[in-house]
Amino acid sequence: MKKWKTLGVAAGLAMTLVAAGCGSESSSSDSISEQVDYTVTGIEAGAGVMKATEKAFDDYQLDGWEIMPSSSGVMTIALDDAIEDKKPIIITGWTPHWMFAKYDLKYLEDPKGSYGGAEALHTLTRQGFADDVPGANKVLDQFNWGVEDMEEVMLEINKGAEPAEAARKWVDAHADKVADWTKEAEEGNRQEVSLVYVEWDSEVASTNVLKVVLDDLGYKTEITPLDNAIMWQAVAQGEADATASAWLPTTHGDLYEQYKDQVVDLGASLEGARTGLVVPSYVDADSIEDLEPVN
Ligand code: PBE
Repeated sequence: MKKWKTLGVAAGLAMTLVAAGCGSESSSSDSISEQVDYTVTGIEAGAGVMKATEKAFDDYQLDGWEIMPSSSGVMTIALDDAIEDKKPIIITGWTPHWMFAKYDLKYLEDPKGSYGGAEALHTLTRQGFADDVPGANKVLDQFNWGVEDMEEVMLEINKGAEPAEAARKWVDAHADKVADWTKEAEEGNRQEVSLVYVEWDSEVASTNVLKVVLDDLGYKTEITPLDNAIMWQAVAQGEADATASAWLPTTHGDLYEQYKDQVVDLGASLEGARTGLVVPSYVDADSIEDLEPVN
């Protein structure tokens, strides 16, 4: 079976045909591990949660397991398909995310702590940014919101709104919060501010909201999606001004170690974030310890 595992929707069809042909289609008496073919459905290869999953395979001795890289978008399509057919699936998930509002899901417990504990989303700038554009720096420094705020923006986007539209709507509806972020911040005079991010649903939300707030204050904000490692490097090397996409202490801990002397950490913008393995609640497993190695 393994060799047939490829990426994409067509592969699902191919697998069904092959399975029918060789009579090895998984049955409900198989363990969850067998039913998902010892595979976690992942996201972008550069994401911290991918590395953490490999660590989990080691920590829990899940020999023979694989993580399938894809993209955040493809992962949620796979999740949607699985739920539609009530099939088991294990994904790399994180909070804040709209998927918890849309589907009935659960994190697999992680008693060995492969995914770390509570995470916070930090805002980082390049060195010198506070002197160069103090008003925008102040906004980035004061930027702070909750899981439910970010999820509100994410849900709008999931329902079909353009990210810029969803961000505008949230900003207009939460003027009090935005006023805290812009308090005593110098207005801009069309100075450019470059924000970099990764196209994870959570970071699409925060970055678009920051753009609206900074633009409203008179700055000219450019937002650029990059690969995770390149994003960190861009801020460290001063090619970009800032990012609100740093997940600490665990998820991006290695990147933080690498670049901490070259970036300015403005602290957390959101507390109570989390990453881990996520399954639909009908999946008969509660902990990563319930998974089995390939025998
Ligand atoms: N995430 C969302 C990222 C951080 C934000 C959990 C997919 C990651 O794993 O690197």
